[in-house]
Amino acid sequence: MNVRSGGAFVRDGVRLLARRAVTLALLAAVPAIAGAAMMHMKLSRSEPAANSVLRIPPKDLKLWFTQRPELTVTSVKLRSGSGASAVQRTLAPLARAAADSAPIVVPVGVTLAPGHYEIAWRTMARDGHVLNGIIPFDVGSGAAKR
Ligand SMILES: [Cu+2]
Repeated sequence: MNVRSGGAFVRDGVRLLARRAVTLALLAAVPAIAGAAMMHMKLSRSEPAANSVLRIPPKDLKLWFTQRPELTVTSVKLRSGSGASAVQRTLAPLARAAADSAPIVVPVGVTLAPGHYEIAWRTMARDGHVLNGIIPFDVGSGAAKR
């Protein structure tokens, strides 16, 4: 049995319309959100690439971003070893060419011994968003991996 007053019926109808309006608003917002997300800066690639095994130690680390990062607040650290024997060095100076598509180039400064390394980078986009990440790589044969 489903006995309803006219008032309840109208209220249900209004609620249904309101729900539809919310759904439509959400559907309309999806492309806007996707567009905004695409505009945020990201790391597009690196040398060494993440999880790569290099036979020849890299002289420079290169980071490419989808936009031009703020160089003054960019830091790149190189970690080696693990636990108590871990070593972390802050690499400097940071350099990059003028073109927006140019990578940040960080000289390593020393010849890296075979082993496992991690590049810990941190930077800021023009819109103020802070980004950071870890790029693990190995020097030497795959057998050097822990
Ligand atoms: Cu952003």
